[in-house]
Amino acid sequence: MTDQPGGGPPVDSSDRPPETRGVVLRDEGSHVIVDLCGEEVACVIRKRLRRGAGKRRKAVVVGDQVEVEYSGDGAAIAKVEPRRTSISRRNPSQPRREQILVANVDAVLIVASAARPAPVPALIDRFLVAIESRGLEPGIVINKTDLDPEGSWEQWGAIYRDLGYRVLPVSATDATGLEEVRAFLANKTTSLLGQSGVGKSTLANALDPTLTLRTGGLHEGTGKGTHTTTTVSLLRLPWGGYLVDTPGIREFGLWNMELADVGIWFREIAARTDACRFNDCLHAREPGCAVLAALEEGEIDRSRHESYLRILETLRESTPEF
Ligand SMILES: Nc1nc2c(ncn2[C@@H]2O[C@H](COP(=O)(O)OP(=O)(O)O)[C@@H](O)[C@H]2O)c(=O)[nH]1
Ligand SMILES: [Mg+2]
Ligand SMILES: [Zn+2]
Repeated sequence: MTDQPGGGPPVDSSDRPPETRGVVLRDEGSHVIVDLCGEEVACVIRKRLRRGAGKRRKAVVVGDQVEVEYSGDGAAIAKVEPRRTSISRRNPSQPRREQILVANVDAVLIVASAARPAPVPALIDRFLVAIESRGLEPGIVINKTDLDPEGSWEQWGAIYRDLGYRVLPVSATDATGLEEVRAFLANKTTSLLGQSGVGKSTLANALDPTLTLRTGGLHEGTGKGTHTTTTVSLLRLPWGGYLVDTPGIREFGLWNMELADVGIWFREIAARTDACRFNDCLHAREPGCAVLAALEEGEIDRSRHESYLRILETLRESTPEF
């Protein structure tokens, strides 16, 4: 919020007109909070925008680039720029519909932890497919390296590094490796994505100490994280760019992907499909498959191929959510 009562335009004694283009940081129900050049302004959404979007869709979502108009009763969103990208989930109250969680994300940083909870490569692989198939830039943070003094994360981290992914080992609590993460985040909008309890909120707080996101403990019994982040919000980073803290993992399923397209998003599979005997090879058990041959030679990691087969299976069962 601004320090203006009623969230009106900042009173400016100079001739400078108030800033009118901004980015939606949060949705607070009756209004949204817009970042206008570093100032947080509460804006209502004009009726004609709401009507234009229809009953079932939101006219304005977090991450939208908007134009703001000022009138006697405060600030209002007058226009929403077309969305470059969006991350959506199935609408929990209308499962056949898509619900956009956040717009205009450029990159997604997968957060895994070296331990507690143990990394789940199959989950990382599904995230990578979802990220790359949407044209977003992927990165992988390995957090809690302080809990893995033997450095066993290096083994599985190397699989991704060798495929050309940015792998960033950090400890959010010991504040190690953070500079590399800050460099990744600079001047773009990045969403954090990962299982509950891996340390996404702790990492965000460590990156920018002015943030005070709530973090959760681990359940004593299960060792799994507790859900403490429940809404999506955009956080303005002091060195340029925005960070999105997402509620959990379930919002990022694969929508409507064709079986034949899955291999495109596994870099080591895509690189070999031209050499397969059959054009429509799914690299499962087909004769003359170059991917299976590479697997036999140890050139492709087994766990990656298993992840690939599992995605095919899930798509066959046509449950688009993971
Ligand atoms: N040892 C260690 N614990 C961490 C680290 N980062 C986060 N944690 C702990 O992991 C738990 C879950 O963190 P949280 O940020 O809420 O995870 P989120 O669900 O991904 O947002 C908290 O108890 C954190 O203190 C780290 O780098 N090292
Ligand atoms: Mg969190
Ligand atoms: Zn093949």
